Amino acid sequence: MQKFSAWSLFKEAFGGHQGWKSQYRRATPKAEYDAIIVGGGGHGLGAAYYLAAEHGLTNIAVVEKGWIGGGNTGRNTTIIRSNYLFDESARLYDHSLKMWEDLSQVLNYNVMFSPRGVMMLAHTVHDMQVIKRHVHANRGNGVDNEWLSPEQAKEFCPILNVEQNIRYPVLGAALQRRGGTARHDTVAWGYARAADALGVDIIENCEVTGIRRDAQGAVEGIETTRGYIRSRKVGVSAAGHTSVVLGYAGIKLPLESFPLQALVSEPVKPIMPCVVMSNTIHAYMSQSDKGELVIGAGTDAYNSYTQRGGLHISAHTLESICELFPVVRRLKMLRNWGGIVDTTPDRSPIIAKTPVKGLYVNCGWGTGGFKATPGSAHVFAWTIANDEPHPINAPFTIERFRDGLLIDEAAAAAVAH
Ligand code: FAD
Ligand code: PYC
Repeated sequence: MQKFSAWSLFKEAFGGHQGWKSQYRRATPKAEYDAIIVGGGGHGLGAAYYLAAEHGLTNIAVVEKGWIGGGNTGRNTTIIRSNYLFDESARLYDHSLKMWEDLSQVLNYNVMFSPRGVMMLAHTVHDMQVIKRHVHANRGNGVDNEWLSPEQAKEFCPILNVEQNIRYPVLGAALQRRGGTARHDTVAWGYARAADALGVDIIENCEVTGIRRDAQGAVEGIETTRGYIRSRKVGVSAAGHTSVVLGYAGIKLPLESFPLQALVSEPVKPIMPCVVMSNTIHAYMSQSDKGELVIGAGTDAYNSYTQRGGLHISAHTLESICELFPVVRRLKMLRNWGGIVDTTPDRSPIIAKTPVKGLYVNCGWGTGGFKATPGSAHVFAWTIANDEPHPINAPFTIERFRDGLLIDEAAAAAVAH
């Protein structure tokens, strides 16, 4: 497990966020770009980086309505894994997991990827069947995953309560040892710095408010709060707000936006060596390198754009956490927050061309897109550069909802949302 004091390393290397900011190439947009990415999260900044680094497109910009990494990228609980059920998903998420493994070296920026293992608990006979099915499907796809007894689970995570007399006793677990965590915001900063060095303009406080199309219907530019910018290629990576942005081009997507929240405890010495997730009792926890216990709650049951969730949702999660990890009962909560995720009916993303020429979309990651950041950004850049999907994202179209070719990770998701 990597152990760093993130802030001290960051300050030493770059003089903090302000230090990085001073390297901005451009604070105001040019009149025209070869391509524009809407959304300065990990997916958007990553796509810009790969467009420049792998496809030679350097007259490009990322426009972000707030500050880079201020969306879900900087708000998520950073669980990274590739143990998805279906072949299409396994290819996509494992492509990403492999990219995480050397991302710090590629970007020359420590994203603090820590493959400490992700363990998923089974509490019922149904859970055991479903989770074992995942283990077999994953192994068939060359993705590591293994079944553990309760005793082996406890050996891997000593603070886990495996007493059999609790409400939902642990009956076993699946362990993906290559899974783990990273530091959320460094991913945005690392991609931003690397893209910036290749000439990409990163423009904050610039909200897209319209998409202009020519007489043939193709994209010709975007309206923003900082004026009109021409471009024949626009890639949208605006998690949580994709329907709004694509609505400007007259496209309706099967997406719903929900608040998803998380919280951290006060920092403590290392007590938790891995990530533990429980779908059934709906709780998951890991420990950050700063010592805080990182705990995620469920999505709110209603659509909203507020970046916070209902208190009763986190209260429910904390009851489950205290049952699974009695040792944390007396810890105090340090802070909580929320993000807005957009979700498709089959809980798989869309990474695709749209019916509008020159307009591309990367969305629908729901509660699970952080892990996909490098892989998604990589194939999205390919799609924009070549005006056709990379083989890995070819199945993740908009048309699958019309044609019934769903990649139905909904029931298969490892978390109960
Ligand atoms: P974002 O980082 O949200 O970036 C999109 C950007 O678009 C934002 O910065 C936004 O300001 C900008 N934008 C929106 N509208 C406009 C506009 N009109 N003009 C310009 N810019 C605009 N995933 C996992 O894999 N593992 C986890 O453990 C995990 N935990 C999560 C926990 C929480 C509490 C939340 C909220 C999410 C979690 N996720 C997790 C999901 C994950 O965070 C997201 O799927 C992922 O970060 C999406 O990245 P992104 O770059 O697409 O989006
Ligand atoms: O996709 O692993 C995940 C996840 C955990 C918490 C939110 N998403």
